[in-house]
Amino acid sequence: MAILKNLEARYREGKKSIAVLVDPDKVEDPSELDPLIRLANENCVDFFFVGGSLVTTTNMGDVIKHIKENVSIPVVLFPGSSLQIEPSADAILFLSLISGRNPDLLIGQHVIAAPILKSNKLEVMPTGYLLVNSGKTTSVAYVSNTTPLPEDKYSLAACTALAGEMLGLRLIYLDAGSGAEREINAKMISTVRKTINVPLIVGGGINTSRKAITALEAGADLIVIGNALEKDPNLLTEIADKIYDWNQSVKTER
Ligand code: 1GP
Repeated sequence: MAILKNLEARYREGKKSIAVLVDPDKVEDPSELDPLIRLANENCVDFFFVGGSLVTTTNMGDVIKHIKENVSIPVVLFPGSSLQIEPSADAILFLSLISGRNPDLLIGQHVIAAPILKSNKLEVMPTGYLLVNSGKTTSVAYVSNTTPLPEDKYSLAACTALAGEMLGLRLIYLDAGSGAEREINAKMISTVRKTINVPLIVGGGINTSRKAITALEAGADLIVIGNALEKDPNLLTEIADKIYDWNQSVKTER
């Protein structure tokens, strides 16, 4: 439980973390990731998340292998389905899509995945996944066949997250979907943050350092950035510097 325990400890200390999302579908040759891997290492990125709502290629294992050969940052699977289990990663977000009412993504895929996960060393991180409306239909909304939570229904999001926590889920992930037009708004993040007592992951459409900081100030404990780094990898340095400053100030306050 090393990664989950670490995230929980950081949450209790008020420290923030950052994950870089790699979609294997967008990687033709794993060596393309080298600049991003180098930047992630230099900027003390906490995690690589690997996965996507629809992975059509078979290179997930190669992508993970390449990351692990070059850097010691933990690799966490962010799977769109039980087919995306790659035992060479360090951990898996065991996602239940609790904002939706698709039984397959609430429990069905998990039944299929459970015996496979039992037989390998992946750390299983039970995660309540809430998909929030972000303007246009994202791949995850379409593929999951679920209706995203309306972005102004704060208490609905908070009650959903709370129910997830009460069911024993250890992380809550608020996602606007990859490449979202609108990131999760600050009020939704802060409302959910005030309601739950587990680490809060926020992602989708974070493409400027201002948006990243807004999410962190509103209460995100871990932000996930994918698309924006494909366009401008240097954004990572800007955001990681801000997180570093934040974590330093938390240290001095205590
Ligand atoms: C998507 O939260 C992730 O599920 C990251 O989204 O690619 O828009 O950064 P982006």
